[in-house]
Amino acid sequence: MQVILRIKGMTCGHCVKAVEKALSEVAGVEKVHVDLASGTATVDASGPLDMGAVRQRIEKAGYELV
Ligand SMILES: [Cu+2]
Repeated sequence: MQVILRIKGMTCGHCVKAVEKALSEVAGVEKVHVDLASGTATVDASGPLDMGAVRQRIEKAGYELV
């Protein structure tokens, strides 16, 4: 399944890499694409995403799940 997340606080390519890394560590996540311009992350996962875990990873990396 594919989920599109809105993420606040990303300002540069480093942020994109940090968010991609954070999201790729969530269980079941197979592919992550972060778009800086729109502030979104497209996540492909093998099953339903644990949104609590997603939020935790993003916040730990220093960003905010909108
Ligand atoms: Cu940055």
